[in-house]
Amino acid sequence: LSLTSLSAVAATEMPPLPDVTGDVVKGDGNDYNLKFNIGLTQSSAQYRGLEYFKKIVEQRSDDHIKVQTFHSAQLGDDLQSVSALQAGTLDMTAPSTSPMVSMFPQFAVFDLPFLFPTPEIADKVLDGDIGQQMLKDASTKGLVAIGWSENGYRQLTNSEHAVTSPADLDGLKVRTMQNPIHLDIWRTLGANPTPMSFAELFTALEQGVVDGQENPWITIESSKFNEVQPYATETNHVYTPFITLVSERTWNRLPESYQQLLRDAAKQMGDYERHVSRVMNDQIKQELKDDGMKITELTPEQVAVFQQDLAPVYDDWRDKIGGDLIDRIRAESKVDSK
Ligand code: KDG
Repeated sequence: LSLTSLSAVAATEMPPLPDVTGDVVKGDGNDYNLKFNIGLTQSSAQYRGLEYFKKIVEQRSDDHIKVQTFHSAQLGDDLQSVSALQAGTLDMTAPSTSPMVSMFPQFAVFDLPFLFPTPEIADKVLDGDIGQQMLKDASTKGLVAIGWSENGYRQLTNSEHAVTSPADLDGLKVRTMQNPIHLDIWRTLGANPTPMSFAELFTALEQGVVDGQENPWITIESSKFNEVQPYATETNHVYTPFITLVSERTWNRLPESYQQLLRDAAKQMGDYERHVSRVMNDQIKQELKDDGMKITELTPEQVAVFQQDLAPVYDDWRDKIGGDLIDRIRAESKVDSK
């Protein structure tokens, strides 16, 4: 996969999709149509990943599988999409793991603050035994989990003032994902968090129902949050994965060769999307700055204040999530820093 051309990525101009490698896969002679819906917009790295998935699957099935892509929650937000997969009315989606912890409690590990010091460590965890076992464990309840891509590191934005320390968060109304650890994080820091579906977020920010939100730079720009949020702080407080899901009903209709094709394509989408996400994040942060967003970059000492304040979140959640899982992820980080 040649990705060098990605250095030219900008929010408005995307490089051509990589070529598809691999032979044509023989199916069972039937044609299939897969509807794949996500919550982010057409200019997100995630949607770019979907376009690559479509290209791989269509080309390698010799057009016997058609992939119809939908963005901006056109067919529902994350939780609605997952229900639609279970009902068999939608074929594929790729939610953040965070709103899914009510179905799969172990996903909560990804919501722990500052757990992944680098994206490479996140890759090791997701692509290694831990992540692969999680895909197996999440292949139940009418769903088949076939891959990981990334939403990425989350940054705080708000309409009120620059935030350099938890003290600046006092009483600030921050929208969070529908996830108990995120609520705990912002409450612990002194903010006033409100959980809400992503699909409702822009309007809530615009109308001042909430003062702030947190998402990766790409989402801040591609969802135009910067138009209503003049301040941002590069907190990198949580790394959020996206999980690629297929409806079990759809899955069971496909011949095994096509099931394997979807798995392979999900893996390639994940690798490509993570790369696009990382390149775009850096460029978009710069673009937002150039456009006048007031971005606070924290010093290591300032980050440490947030980390110290958030230590109790680990105490609250360690037993519920499983201390062993947390320790295994931490061990991956240690191996890497040697
Ligand atoms: O549907 C959009 C999402 O996948 C969502 O999870 C994005 O990070 C997100 C958020 O803040 O809701």
